[in-house]
Amino acid sequence: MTVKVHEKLLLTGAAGGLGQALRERLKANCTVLRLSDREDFGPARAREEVVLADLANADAVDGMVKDVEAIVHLGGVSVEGPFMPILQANILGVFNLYEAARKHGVKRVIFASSNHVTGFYRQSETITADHPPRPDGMYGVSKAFGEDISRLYFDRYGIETACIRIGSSFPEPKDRRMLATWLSFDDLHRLITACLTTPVLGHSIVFGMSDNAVTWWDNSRARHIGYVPQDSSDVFRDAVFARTASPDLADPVAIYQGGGFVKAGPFGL
Ligand code: NAI
Ligand code: 15L
Repeated sequence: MTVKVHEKLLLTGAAGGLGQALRERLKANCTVLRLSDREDFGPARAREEVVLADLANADAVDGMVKDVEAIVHLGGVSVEGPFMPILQANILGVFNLYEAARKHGVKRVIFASSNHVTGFYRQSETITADHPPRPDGMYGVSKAFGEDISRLYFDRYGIETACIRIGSSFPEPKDRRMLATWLSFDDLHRLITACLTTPVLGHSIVFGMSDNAVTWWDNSRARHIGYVPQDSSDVFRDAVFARTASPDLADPVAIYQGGGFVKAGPFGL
């Protein structure tokens, strides 16, 4: 597969867990990788540019987006919590990002959405991208907003977006729930590469998961992306069962796909 189809790519959220995991991997996808976060993460390395910007600052976002062809947007609040930071980073921030993308002619965006857009489906259900959102908190609501605004900018301005509803992307699954939701870093990179290089992306929603035997998500609506996962949580299954207790099947954490997020709160500013 040809993976390098862009001269300059922007990676937001570069100081975060997934940003650090993707920093070297994404250099296969471009000539120059521009990295951004609001936190300082040190100097640029070879074939990199560093632009510090708060997503809530429209002028800073405009400068961050200028001259890039495509964006991998990971930046933002990544867990449930007070609403104001979520509003600033995940709602105002995504508006600023798409406005800047429109002004500067960016053609394609890969948006880090989340499984928490659909966290109130049951762990006994299999859902597709056609199922309506059922967010499990304000964080999930903010990701649903990102999916909707990206659809608007596709319908109105033709900016293609892949909304990747990432499951749980960590070095290993941490608990039994993550046997279903786990996405390895290499598979995340494979999925982003597929989204960046598929000839026609349109506006697509895809669940970000590895080839796990237990799954709640059906990616049949996203075959045009051409993502073929190569890792699986199954190799961790015995170890995860050995170190974790059986779930309480009356607990919402074990009932719903969002796990602990469905009980996080109370909500507040
Ligand atoms: P993280 O919390 O480690 O990284 C997020 C980064 O965004 C941080 O470096 C933070 O400084 C930056 N950020 C936050 N607010 C900002 C603002 N106002 N302006 C500029 N930068 C800001 O999260 P992680 O795990 O790396 O996730 C990356 C993305 O993927 C997030 O959008 C998250 O919601 C999404 N995601 C991650 C999952 C995972 O399993 N790691 C699962 C589902 C979604
Ligand atoms: C997410 O959306 C979070 O960003 C990540 O930290 C995990 O908690 C993940 O979902 C998950 O559901 O495991």
